[in-house]
Amino acid sequence: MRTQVGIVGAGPAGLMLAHLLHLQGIESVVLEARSRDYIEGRVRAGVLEQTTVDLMVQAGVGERLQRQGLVHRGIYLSFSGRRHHIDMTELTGGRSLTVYAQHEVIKDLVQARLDAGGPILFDVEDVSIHEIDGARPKIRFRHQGQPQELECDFLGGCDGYHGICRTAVPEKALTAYERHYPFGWLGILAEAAPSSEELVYTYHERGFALFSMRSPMVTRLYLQCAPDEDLAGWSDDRIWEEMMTRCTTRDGWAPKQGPVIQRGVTDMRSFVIESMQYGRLFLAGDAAHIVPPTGAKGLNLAVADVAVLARAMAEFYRTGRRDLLDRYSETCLRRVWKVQRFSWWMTSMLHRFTSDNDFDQRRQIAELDYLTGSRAAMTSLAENYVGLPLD
Ligand code: RFL
Ligand code: PHB
Repeated sequence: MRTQVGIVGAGPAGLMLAHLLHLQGIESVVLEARSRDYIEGRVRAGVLEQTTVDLMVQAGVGERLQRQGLVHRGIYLSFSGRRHHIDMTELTGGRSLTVYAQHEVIKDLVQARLDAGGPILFDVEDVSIHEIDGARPKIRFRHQGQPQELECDFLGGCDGYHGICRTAVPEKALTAYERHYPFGWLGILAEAAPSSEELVYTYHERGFALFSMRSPMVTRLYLQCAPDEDLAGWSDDRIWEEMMTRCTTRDGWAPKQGPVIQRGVTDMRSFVIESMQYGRLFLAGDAAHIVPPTGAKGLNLAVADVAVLARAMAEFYRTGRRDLLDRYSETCLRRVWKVQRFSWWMTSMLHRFTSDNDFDQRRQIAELDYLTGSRAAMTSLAENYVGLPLD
């Protein structure tokens, strides 16, 4: 088999890359280790930046998103028993955020791929990449029991943090920058009507809590917990009790309770690989960087990477010029590091660190107090949250 671009991974990065290339008349093959059902049901992100929404709409995959996505003007920051609204639409001259589940984005992109008749192979096994610094890189894999080889002009390494593409690059060619956080998030989905129209990020002495949602009937909640927290110790009653303690404000606001329909623990880290390119392999999304979820950025950053990559590949195929491709990593990393900074800042401001003392706790409260009282500080938060420009 031969194609122009071989894409490993059908997450937001791989699927969006395939779609943007298709719009430019560039062929690709998408290889995914999991089944279609699995990737279309996997509960992950929920918040899309304006930048991502604009890109999806321009690319013709925003129809359901515009119909079903919940458009929010801003978020609340809650501390010392009070909620403070940050009106991002007003602060950024009309930009907003949209709550739309990642697996709905995946469904839309898989459908677009199938409608375009573009190859996408699910349940592939034993994927490996070869000759990535040569002129004709190859992907070897097994599909339905048969060994296969796909020869490509370029490879899109879109296989997430645990994928095989990044590890195929000689170790000395890459530098990793990393930070682990001494906590995780316990996340739940509950059958309960959201009790706030917008997200509530809460700083509490017992730890961070986040109120989010997925639909008019489903609430999404997160609690700061130990990185290796044992879910078995968390009955529904204990989750709700802890949630109420952290979230209830003096004016009586609290999440509405309901049956817990899904739960999981996520660990938190910041990670960046430099460079995001090696030979004809281009790493994108979680394969190249991880952010802690406090800034709601992972999916958005994945989509931004492939927007840059698709444009560079289109330029190459149209004109033979390689300069945009050669600048791919540099272009993406400028944005990646700004988003890393923002995600680290939100995480540091809103979580309790075991190493912190009373001084640090008061400093965190002072930071939140300053932020929610300063238009300049709120504007900075808002412009990062709704998404920095692509260039
Ligand atoms: P993905 O989504 O991990 O997709 C990679 C795909 O590659 C497949 N794969 C392979 N396929 C073939 N061969 C192999 N050897 C393979 N190895 C792996 C995998 O099965 C998978 O389908 O990476 P991508 O595309 O880079 O997308 C990144 C995002 O998924 C991720 O950053 C976000 O989910 C992060 N995130 C959030 N991002 C946001 O923008 N807004 C949010 O509100 C937000 N909330 C979150 C989040 C992530 C969370 N968790 C669970 C980590 C909340 C949580 C709790
Ligand atoms: C979510 O709804 O899953 C969500 C929202 C905001 C975040 C992270 C996750 O910062």
